[in-house]
Amino acid sequence: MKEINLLPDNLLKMPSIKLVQSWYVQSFQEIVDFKDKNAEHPDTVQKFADTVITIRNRHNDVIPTMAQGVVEYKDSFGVDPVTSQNVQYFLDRFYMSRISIRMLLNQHTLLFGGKVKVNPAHPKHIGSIDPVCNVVDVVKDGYENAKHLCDLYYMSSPEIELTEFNAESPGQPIQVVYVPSHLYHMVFELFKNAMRATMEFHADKGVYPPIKVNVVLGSEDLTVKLSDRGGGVPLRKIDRLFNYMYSTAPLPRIETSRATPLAGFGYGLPISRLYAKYFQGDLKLYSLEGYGTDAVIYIKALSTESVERLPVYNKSAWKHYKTSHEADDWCVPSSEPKDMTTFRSN
Ligand code: W6P
Repeated sequence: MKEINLLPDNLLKMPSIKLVQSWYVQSFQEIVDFKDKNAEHPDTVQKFADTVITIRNRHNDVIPTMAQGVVEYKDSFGVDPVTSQNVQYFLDRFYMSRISIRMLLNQHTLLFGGKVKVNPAHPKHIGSIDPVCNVVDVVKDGYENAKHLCDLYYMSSPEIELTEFNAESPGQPIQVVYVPSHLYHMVFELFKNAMRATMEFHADKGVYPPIKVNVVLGSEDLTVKLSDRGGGVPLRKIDRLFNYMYSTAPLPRIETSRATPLAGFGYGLPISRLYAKYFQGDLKLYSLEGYGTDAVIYIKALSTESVERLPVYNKSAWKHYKTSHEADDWCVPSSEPKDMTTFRSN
């Protein structure tokens, strides 16, 4: 809530941003109201669990509403590199903190909400955590659901070619302590992108090269690589795929002829990367323009390394919003570097 106020004034004025801000004020108040309640009393425990559910539901649409706020800003002020950088910095931290808070809200309702603490469908799960999450199963699940969407809109879909390599325990299935829904979110998003690229790039041929997937367990990293032959993306445009400001469409997409659910509404990749980073992993794209793209998810193999990575609100964070953006310290092609012949320290 403190950091929202560091956003540029013009952005804070947008109705959708104001709405999101009001949700946080309301939820904060509802939590603070429990400050002097007796946590031992069963009624308090039940009421708190109910409040947690109310809060989670109130914040369900934070991402599309913030996206709408960014669109409102773009319609009034356009896009400039400084605002784009601030929005990128803010939303990465804001959504990371949201992932963490929603994880806590979920764990609380699952473990304190009802009488039954065990999920009958997944008795081994602890809340939303699977201590023996089978990565290949989640990958196949993500593939099948993306394939279903792909078949609906393109009448066809690329096959999957999956290779599992367990370097730690050869021949054994690859398992990890993880939140399966987070892994699913990432692979589903990557499959949708890989499939769309493949279908569009090979549209005239009618035959589609498979998406090759490698799932590898090493001593430190568990790596999932999806390789498509969808023609790739030039390096110059790769950053944009993760940019919140550049990837929000100018007002509701009235793209009737090519309205593809495979397109996603733009925030799929940056949010997926946050899920990877949340437990000290990462998500990267390596593209060979003219050929295809490798999308790689890195996950820590050891649960002792998979600890939350959270933003901190402090002076360094404050500086990110307040720093005046001076001349670059690298040359710009076809222009002379800034004349610094009279060097001044400080
Ligand atoms: C592309 C663009 C992309 C993004 C994410 C994952 C895979 C792919 N393939 O062409």
